[in-house]
Amino acid sequence: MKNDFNQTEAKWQNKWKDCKAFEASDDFTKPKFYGLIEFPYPSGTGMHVGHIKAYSGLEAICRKRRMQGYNVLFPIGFDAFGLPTENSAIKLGIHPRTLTNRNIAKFTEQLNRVGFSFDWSRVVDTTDPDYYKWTQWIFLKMFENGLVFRDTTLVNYCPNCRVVLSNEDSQGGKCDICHSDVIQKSKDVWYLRITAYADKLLQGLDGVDYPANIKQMQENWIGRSAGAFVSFKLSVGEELCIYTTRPDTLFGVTFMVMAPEHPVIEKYAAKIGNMDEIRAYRENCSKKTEFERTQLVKEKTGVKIEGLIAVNPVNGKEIPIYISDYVMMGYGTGAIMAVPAHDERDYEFARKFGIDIIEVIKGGDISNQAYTGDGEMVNSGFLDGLTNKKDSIKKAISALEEKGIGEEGVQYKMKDWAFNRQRYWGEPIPIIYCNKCGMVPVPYDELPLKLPPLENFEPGTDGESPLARIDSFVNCKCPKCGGDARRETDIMPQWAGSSWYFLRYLDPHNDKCFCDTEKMKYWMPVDWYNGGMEHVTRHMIYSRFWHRFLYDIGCVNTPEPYSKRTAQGMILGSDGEKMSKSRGNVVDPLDVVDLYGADVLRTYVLFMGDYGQSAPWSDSSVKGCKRFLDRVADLTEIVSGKGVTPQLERSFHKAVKKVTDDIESMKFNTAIACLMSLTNEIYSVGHLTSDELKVFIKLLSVRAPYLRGNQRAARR
Ligand code: ANZ
Ligand code: ZN
Repeated sequence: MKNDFNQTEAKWQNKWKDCKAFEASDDFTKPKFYGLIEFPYPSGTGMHVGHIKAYSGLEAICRKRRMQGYNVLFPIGFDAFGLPTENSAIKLGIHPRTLTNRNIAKFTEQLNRVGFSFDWSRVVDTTDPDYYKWTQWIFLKMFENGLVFRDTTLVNYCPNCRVVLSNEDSQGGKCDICHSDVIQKSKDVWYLRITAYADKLLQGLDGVDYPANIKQMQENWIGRSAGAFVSFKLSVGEELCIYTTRPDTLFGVTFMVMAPEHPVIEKYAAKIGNMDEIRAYRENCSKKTEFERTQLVKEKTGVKIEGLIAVNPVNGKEIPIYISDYVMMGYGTGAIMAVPAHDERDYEFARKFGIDIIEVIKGGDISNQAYTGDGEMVNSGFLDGLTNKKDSIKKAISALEEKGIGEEGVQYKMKDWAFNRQRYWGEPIPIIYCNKCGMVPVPYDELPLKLPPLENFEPGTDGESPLARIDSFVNCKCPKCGGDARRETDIMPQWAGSSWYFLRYLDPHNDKCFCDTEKMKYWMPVDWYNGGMEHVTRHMIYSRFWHRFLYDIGCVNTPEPYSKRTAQGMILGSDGEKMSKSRGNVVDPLDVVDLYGADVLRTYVLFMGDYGQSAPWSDSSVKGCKRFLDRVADLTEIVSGKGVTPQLERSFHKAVKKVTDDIESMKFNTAIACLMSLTNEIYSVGHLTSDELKVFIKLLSVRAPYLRGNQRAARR
């Protein structure tokens, strides 16, 4: 601590702690407010100014709610499992447990110095066995309810981290953790059947208060698509089923495309004339990521399957079949009907391979490009003359259903959630393999299944979890038949622990259940959840899924966990770029606290612009905030008994209204600006009453809680 004001801060921190100022009470007669921030990942680098901004929004709101008489729950915890800690533990040669404890201690100290009004009596740590016992418990409940399954599939694999990644963790074909290129690898994968919840997750959005763009992002991520499955007869006798969103364009189909990995190909290999060429193409594709394959702009490639022909079910025309990498095995049926006149990718493909292009919707110029708009149907038999897509799709589907060659269908972009990792620092998956009984869950009363102590926790080169090397962990007895059995050695992904933490805060020390029902009835749902835009899809969807599952099995009382969601913008470096060590533009929050005091830091992060927008750091604005708080501190010198002036009284009323409203809409910057101009006005009047000063301090205190006394000390 460098300054007197840091001592003043410490004094108040101790006082708050001693009188339990921010502890929520389980007095269920009071109106409640549950404010939630995304709990931090305790990395070795400590807190970032971005954390401060992220927490300061709800910090202000929670402090306001307390003044309004609410019983406020504003908890904090640590999302501490995961690769970054494990990797740096390996680098430093210490155990991830030791490193995690160290990092949590560091974060705790930093958060306290900034003066956040968290309820420290309820801290959760996802790596604590008393916590992950319940993460495993929920997993087993899902297993019991058929939402967990195991499958061998092509997965995204990071050769550098030696770990399987979900699609979300490998966006753009790069590993989310180390940014290496992700490759496709065949692996045993544990899945959570989140797709079974796709519709519930979509419907749930109707009842919650999220900004429109956040709802949209979740909808896109779930990616519900309505269309039809249609069967095409093949020359070999078999039928090839495709998924299309445009059954109305069936008369415009001039070829079909299968994913290169489609099983029909190997099945009829003997009848196909160019298998060598096909296998070579497939081999090439396996080196590409899904991202590369689906890029719209890239040049189309493919191979015609010699000896396999399909028949268009609506007009009996024979059409060729190709393989191409733009068709993915993992979506729909892995095969498509191609309509080059009205689909851009099919158009490019047809142009390149010299395939017919037949117009079935009027309105464009198909000699130039595909026409994807609406228009009158032509060349389409029973659909001719219809002018609107909706009607033609409906009519096409009923015709297909009548003839028994197709049916209405729905597809989702969202995939089932790949849920295992071959690493050490995570929750062990509580499943046992028995030769006689198959997969057997670890009995509930044996939870938590603890991570065994381990000297060398580096992953194996074979892609096996380090747990597989510990015989005493692996070898066990089958809970069902008592015979010799083996434990699963993979762990859960980092997203597991954060999928239900908001429930544990309500009852963090309960060892009978994950949370007492009465407490949930009172506190849930979370009234306001603020966090980053980067968590709007993965974490938010995963946790809504877990919560909705717990609701369906009667373990929680609300279908949705969060009634309201907002997001803060990022803090950029003063050069306008993302803060990063390599750019050297990172600001350490505690440097600001040491130099100017926590109040200045807290005021500045809320003043730097629209809370939801990103904004660059500016040292001169930090100083501006410091000057403002100094002038506020000096107001004590012009407090007088001269009484209220009508002009100031009006301005005070206006300011109370504006600041009160602005906090609710997270317009913290305009609230502060309002207090700045009120300060100017007070000085021009020349005096104020002590009651007025109290009001002023209250309005400001949600951002600058230490202010009483410390600012003056700061300048001496
Ligand atoms: C014929 C058609 C005509 C299509 C037309 C589109 C436009 P969404 O909305 O994303 O669900 N498709 C189906 N399965 C595919 C796969 N595994 N890989 C790549 N593309 C696939 O898109 C569905 C459309 O994407 C489907 O509708 C299909 O092309 C293609 F004028 O069928 B369509
Ligand atoms: Zn058994």
